[in-house]
Amino acid sequence: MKEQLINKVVSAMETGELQAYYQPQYNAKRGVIGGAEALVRWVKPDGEVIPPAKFIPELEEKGQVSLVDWFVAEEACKMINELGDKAVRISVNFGREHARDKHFIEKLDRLLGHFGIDKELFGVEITESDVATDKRRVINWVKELEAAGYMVSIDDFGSGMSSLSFVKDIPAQVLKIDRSFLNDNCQTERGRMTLESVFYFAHRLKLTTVVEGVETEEQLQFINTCDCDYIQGFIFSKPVAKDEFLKMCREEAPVEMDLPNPFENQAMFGQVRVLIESVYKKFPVIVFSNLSKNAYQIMRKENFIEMSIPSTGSYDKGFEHVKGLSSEEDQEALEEAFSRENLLAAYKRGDRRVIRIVRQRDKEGNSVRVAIEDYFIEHPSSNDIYMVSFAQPLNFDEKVYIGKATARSI
Ligand code: G
Ligand code: MN
Repeated sequence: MKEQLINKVVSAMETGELQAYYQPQYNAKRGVIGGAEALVRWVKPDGEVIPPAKFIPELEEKGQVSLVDWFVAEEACKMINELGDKAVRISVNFGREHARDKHFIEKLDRLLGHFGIDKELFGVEITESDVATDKRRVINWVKELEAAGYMVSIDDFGSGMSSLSFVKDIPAQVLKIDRSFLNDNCQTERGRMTLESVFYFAHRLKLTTVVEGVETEEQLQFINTCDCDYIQGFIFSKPVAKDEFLKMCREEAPVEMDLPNPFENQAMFGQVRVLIESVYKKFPVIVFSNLSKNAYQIMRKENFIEMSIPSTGSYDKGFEHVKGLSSEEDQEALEEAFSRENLLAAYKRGDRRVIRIVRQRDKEGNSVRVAIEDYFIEHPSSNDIYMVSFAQPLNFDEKVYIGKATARSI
């Protein structure tokens, strides 16, 4: 009778043929190793390395893969331990069958406890296809993991079916962007725009980004314009055996990384972002609104008067928030200038912008004068009226700021 695969795998664990390899993830800004993914490899006595694709699927089919996952997890813990103060976060892949294990977190806690490892150094990777098939259970599982102090990554993002909606629901902190986004070598406009939108999405949700499968200089160049956090791919390193990884971490040698020219190689989102960045240097708050659709979105608010306004919502409600922050004396002027109705009327009259200076309270309760400038744009095809608003605290004479004109719409 043919020996069961699982028995062969167990003896491979005992003989040391089954091993964890480590693929470094490079910090995209500094070119140093910032983390790694642990990956199982079966190294035969003659040196041949069997990739997991050759044996994992069969184990998966029989529901026997969790044994391998725990083996890799333990190896990762040993590695973190051995690296000591040179340790980086090592992530381990866990299949969805663990979501059904009521004692999963307890087991993981026990494993890390045994090696005395900080939870911050141990990452849990779950794949998108797993999440999609067993959504509710996996969402709860991830919630519990996060509550227990573990950092969860969503693996292979973009290769599955309903990516955006479940990333929205899952409280993971890291998004691993699938290598399929790179298969045009970042040479087509559509490919670049798609990748940029993925980063934009990740940034909006404040997720840490890791791009997988970066192999070429062209891909690296473009990814560097997308404000990616970590890069995992053959361009820097293949998965390496334990000793090699220990050496790499101990040496801490940075890889060469050209700082990108932000205007080269970029699709629209990126260029707009560069422009916005320069505007932000002057204005700490920029708001985009669609007046016709009663919607707004705050692009950034930083060290400013008040952080309590939701970053997106209906314009009318957002405006109520702004009024709530402003002094009693200014209420009437605010209403006259910035109610949606009056803004639309101003646009119809042919005004190009509306500027007001109002008094608001800062975090310490001091009264600050804040200039709000609104500019109108009509969408060429939908005819919706959009508006960009800039706000900044004023520390100079408001007459200088708004020029000779009165503080009415100009
Ligand atoms: O999806 P997951 O993160 O588990 O995939 C990891 C696998 O991807 C590993 O088996 C690794 O060998 C492989 N891999 C990592 N980087 C690259 C790369 O740059 N190119 C290709 N083709 N495969 C890669
Ligand atoms: Mn993975």
